Amino acid sequence: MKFVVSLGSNLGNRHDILQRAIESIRLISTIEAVSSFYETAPVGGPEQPDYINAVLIASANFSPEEFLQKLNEIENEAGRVREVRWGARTLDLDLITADDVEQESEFLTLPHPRAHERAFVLQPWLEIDPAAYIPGKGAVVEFLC
Ligand code: A4P
Ligand code: MG
Repeated sequence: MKFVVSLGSNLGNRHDILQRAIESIRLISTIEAVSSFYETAPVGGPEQPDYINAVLIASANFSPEEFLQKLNEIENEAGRVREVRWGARTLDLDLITADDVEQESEFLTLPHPRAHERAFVLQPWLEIDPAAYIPGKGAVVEFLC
C-alpha cells in the first residue's frame, strides 16, 4: 500500500527530530520520496512556535491502522506528549492518504480530514508528486490555489 505521511515539529531541534523520524520510517517501509523541509506559521491551536513541516511517500505491507500505530510509536520515541489538541509538539506524524482508501473511524479517518485546507501539507506534497490527488476530493493543486 502507498502511504502519504505529513511530518511536523515545533519543539526542540526540529530538523534533527524530523530527520530521525524519516530514518525510523525508512526502517519499516520503502520511502519513495521526501519533500524539502518548510518553515511554517502555526495554524490553529494556542500561541506556539513556528513549525517545520515535510511530507513523504512510502510503501509498506501494512494496513492503514497498522501503519498509523507504527507512526504513533515513532512519535512516542521522539518524546511526544499529548496535552493540548493542536498544541506544540516535538513530532506529529499524520497519515494523509493510504492508496484510495476512504474511511471514517474514531482512530483513523482517511484521507486526513483537514489535509485539503492546509498549505503546510499540500505544498510539500505537491513538490514530490505534482499529480497528487486527495481521494474523494480532487487534485492537490486545486486546493493550493
Ligand atoms: N486520527 C484520525 N485520523 C488520523 C489520520 N489520518 N492521521 C486520530 C493521524 N491521526 C489520525 O491526533 C488526534 C487523533 O487523531 C489520534 O488519536 C488519531 O488516532 P493527535 O496526533 O493525537 O493530535 P493532534 O495532532 O493535535 O490532532 P490532529 O487532529 O491530528 O491535529 P492536526 O489537524 O494534525 O493539526 N500548523 C503548522 N504550521 N504545522 C503543523 O504541522 N499541526 C497541527 C496539528 C496544527 N497546526 C499546525 C500543524
Ligand atoms: Mg496528529
